[in-house]
Amino acid sequence: MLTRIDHIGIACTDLDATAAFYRTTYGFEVFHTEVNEEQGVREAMLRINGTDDGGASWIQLLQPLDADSPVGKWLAKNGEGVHHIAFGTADVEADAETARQAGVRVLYDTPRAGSMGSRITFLHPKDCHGVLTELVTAVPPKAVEG
Ligand code: CMX
Ligand code: CO
Repeated sequence: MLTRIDHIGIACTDLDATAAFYRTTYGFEVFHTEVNEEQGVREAMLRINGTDDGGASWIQLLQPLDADSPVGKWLAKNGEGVHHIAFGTADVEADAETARQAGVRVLYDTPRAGSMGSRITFLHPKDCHGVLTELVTAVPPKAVEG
């Protein structure tokens, strides 16, 4: 069951400058940064709020590692902006299967590694009314904070 908005993914050309904008304009601090080679991104997670199910909601800033990556291709075509939305679930495989049964293309046979130890998959934007949609099972924030 999808229980929350986990994050909104935003494509940018300069991660540090974009993070500075979010800090100066809204007061959102970078909680975590990492490079995900498989996804072709350098990313920064800005924690917005906790949620009733023990999860959290984030802004995910994404700078492509190369022009051929999904975010690199998308930026070349669209410029900076909202790249995807991500819904949180305790069981990404079950929700991916529900989407599959509904006739939506799920991009991965099994979930892959996402931010902060999460497990992720994507639904094809052409099957989702134009929205690239990610499903995420996160490590609970308390565990992340250690
Ligand atoms: N949102 C909406 N539509 C999108 C899109 C996006 N983010 N990315 C691509 N599309 C559309 C394109 O506009 C294009 O539409 P038209 O045919 O009408 O022009 C169509 O999908 C095909 O696009 P493409 O540029 O040829 O790109 P590909 O088919 O090679 O790849 C996709 C599209 C969704 C399969 C690829 O972006 C992908 O695998 N995404 C999942 C992985 C990802 O995005 N990783 C980065 C984020 C990592 C994270 O969140 O942690
Ligand atoms: Co994402």
